[in-house]
Amino acid sequence: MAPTTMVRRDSHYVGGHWLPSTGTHLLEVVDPANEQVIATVPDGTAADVESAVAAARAAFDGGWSTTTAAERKAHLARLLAALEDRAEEITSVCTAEVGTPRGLSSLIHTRATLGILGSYIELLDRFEFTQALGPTLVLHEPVGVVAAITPWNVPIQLLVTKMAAALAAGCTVVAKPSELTPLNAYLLAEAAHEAELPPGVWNLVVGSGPTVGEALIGHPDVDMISFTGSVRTGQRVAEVGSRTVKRVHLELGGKSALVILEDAALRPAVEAGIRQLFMNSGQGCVAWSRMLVPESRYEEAVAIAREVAESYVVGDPTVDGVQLGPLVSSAQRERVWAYIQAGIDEGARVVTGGLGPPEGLDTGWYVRPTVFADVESEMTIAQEEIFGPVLAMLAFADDDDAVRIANDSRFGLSGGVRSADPDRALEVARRLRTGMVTINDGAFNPLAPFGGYKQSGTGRQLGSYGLDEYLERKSVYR
Ligand code: TXE
Repeated sequence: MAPTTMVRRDSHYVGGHWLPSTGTHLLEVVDPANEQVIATVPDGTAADVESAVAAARAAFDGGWSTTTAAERKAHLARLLAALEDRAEEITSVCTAEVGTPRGLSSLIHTRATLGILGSYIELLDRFEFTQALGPTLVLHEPVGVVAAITPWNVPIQLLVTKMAAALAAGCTVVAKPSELTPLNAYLLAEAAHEAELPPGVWNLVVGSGPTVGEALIGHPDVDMISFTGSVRTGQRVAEVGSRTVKRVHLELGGKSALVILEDAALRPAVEAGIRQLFMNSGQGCVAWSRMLVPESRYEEAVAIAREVAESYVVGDPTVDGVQLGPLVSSAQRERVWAYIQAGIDEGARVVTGGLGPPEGLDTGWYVRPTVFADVESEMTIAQEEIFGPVLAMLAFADDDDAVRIANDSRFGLSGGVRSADPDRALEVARRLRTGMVTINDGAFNPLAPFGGYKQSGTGRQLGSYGLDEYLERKSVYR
């Protein structure tokens, strides 16, 4: 286990400076792998938010909103360089505060973040901020001051996704990271400072949802809220934001289904499904937490799933070869265990895993990789986002039945289809009411829109679709 050094942060990043918090209360950041306090950060106040919003407003009105795309590109390119210099540190910090195994941390927290920022730098070369409709000009102008509120599962990736798109558009930002994982945000602030982003263009206020979050979403000078998190908080954000008619972008949860059609190669399909779900210990909004298998191949698929789940190495995320780290917090583990209990109570069959920590892992918030069979669509574990390594396996009769079950959800974020016939897979993909679908081993594309249907949210992130969220359109009739 790596030695733990205590970090003490007492400031926010506001107007290009480190601004001491006006609050006296501190929040503890805990390493989920060993339950040790690794840092304290300020629990920001409404007064801190006031300063940050004022700085963002001044930067917006003071010139950032009218910079050229080339100027904004140069700023983002310097930010990318400053983050690249911190790549190792980002990986280590995210492993320490999220609990993601190192190799995966490097991929999803560091590389993916740098890739997304890079994609916005390139986009600024070709995005048309002025379009002609006959004699009329359509100007795409920045929305204004953005509150970016982010969760703990892929924290720096989401902070940078919102920051890159907002800044590329000409908006200014006040970011509020999750209080569970704020340390990566400080690295981002240090990089922004080193990159000499103009003062006030991007600000950071650290603190809890009920104080800093509430102050931001109700602030009259915030023009837009971009939120990623739970449905419950998303509803609150939309409700409070509506009082001053803010633009609200929401990326919420999911209960996505991998549909394995009966002509698919079964083992690679089940393996790919579990790999995707277990990534980051199941704490991913796009996780395929339901696996839909044809009745004729159900028991065979269950046997493969058990074998694959039991092969996972659970443990200290800093140790080479570990595939599944702890969950982010004790509360998150309690939530996951409550869902496992609900699965048992409602009559699903525990194929492997279940309640209690994995053997030998009594310290740290570990859970056992769990597979449930005989799951019916109305059960809690088939309906609620569990956000842990818990798979629900459901049987279907034919393609129509598979589509019906997959769509039997209040969510609509992602999904997958496996088939030997790409046309058949596409046909099913078209019928899924979700924002994203992966056919077989289709690669993720950071330029394609990312977001959900139904209660998975509103709007889209990434690429030009993500940029568009931060733009107003002005028609100039000539
Ligand atoms: O999320 P919250 P939590 C889901 C997942 C998880 C559950 C609970 O199922 O188990 O949500 O996670 C801020 N005004 N997802 O409780 O509370 C908060 O400080 C303004 C899915 O951690 O939604 C944090 O910065 N802001 C999701 C952010 O909201 C408020 C990722 C998210 O926290 C606030 C995370 C308020 N009143 C959880 N209250 C995904 N889509 O990937 C809290 N916040």
